[in-house]
Amino acid sequence: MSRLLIATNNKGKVLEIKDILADLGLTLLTPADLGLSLEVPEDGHTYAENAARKAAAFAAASGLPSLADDSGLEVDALDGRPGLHSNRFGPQPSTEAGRRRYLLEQLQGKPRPWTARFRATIAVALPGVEVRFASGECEGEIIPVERGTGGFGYDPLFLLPDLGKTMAELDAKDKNRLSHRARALQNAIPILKEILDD
Ligand code: ITT
Repeated sequence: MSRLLIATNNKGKVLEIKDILADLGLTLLTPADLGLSLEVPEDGHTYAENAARKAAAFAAASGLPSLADDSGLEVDALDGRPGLHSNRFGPQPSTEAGRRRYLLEQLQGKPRPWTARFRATIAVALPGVEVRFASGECEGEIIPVERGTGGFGYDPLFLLPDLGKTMAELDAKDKNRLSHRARALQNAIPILKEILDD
């Protein structure tokens, strides 16, 4: 069975990626499974650049096909911030809860609705082979009071208006069908099948 390394240090992403790719018949490994600890600098100018750096660094370190996700939240009233800097938004060092608080502080006084979207780019790298990409997005709205306990990161503040629920109020099954990451990974499945069957 083909092995694929999930090249992330984010436990929330690991759970989601494992669930979404569960039916592909791959052996999905994490850096922890390999005793691999890598912090890849995320100083690219696009999600794709950062995802490619992470996937390529983990592929080089492990010798395994590696899949990385670079993602972020873009809020229109903040001109697209935090965007690429979603995991280090506001004063550092920060926690997920601290970044959510900081986001709400930045939005104080701005007229609602606070429209926003999550974006994810997936990069798939094999040692010595050109990196391949797939992307997905999910439209929604930031709300002023947190709701729900599922997911991770900004999920308790991100409302899906059609469902009337935040990402953190969705079952994992539903988040993993509707999210930016779910959509990007669905788009990555043909790439994985092509690369891993060779
Ligand atoms: P890796 O680089 O190790 O994968 P990371 O958390 O640093 O982990 P990113 O650089 O891609 O990952 O940062 C993405 C940030 O965007 C993440 O830390 C969250 O703050 C936010 N984010 C991305 N996807 C999200 C989701 O599904 N729900 C809530 N917040 C999300």
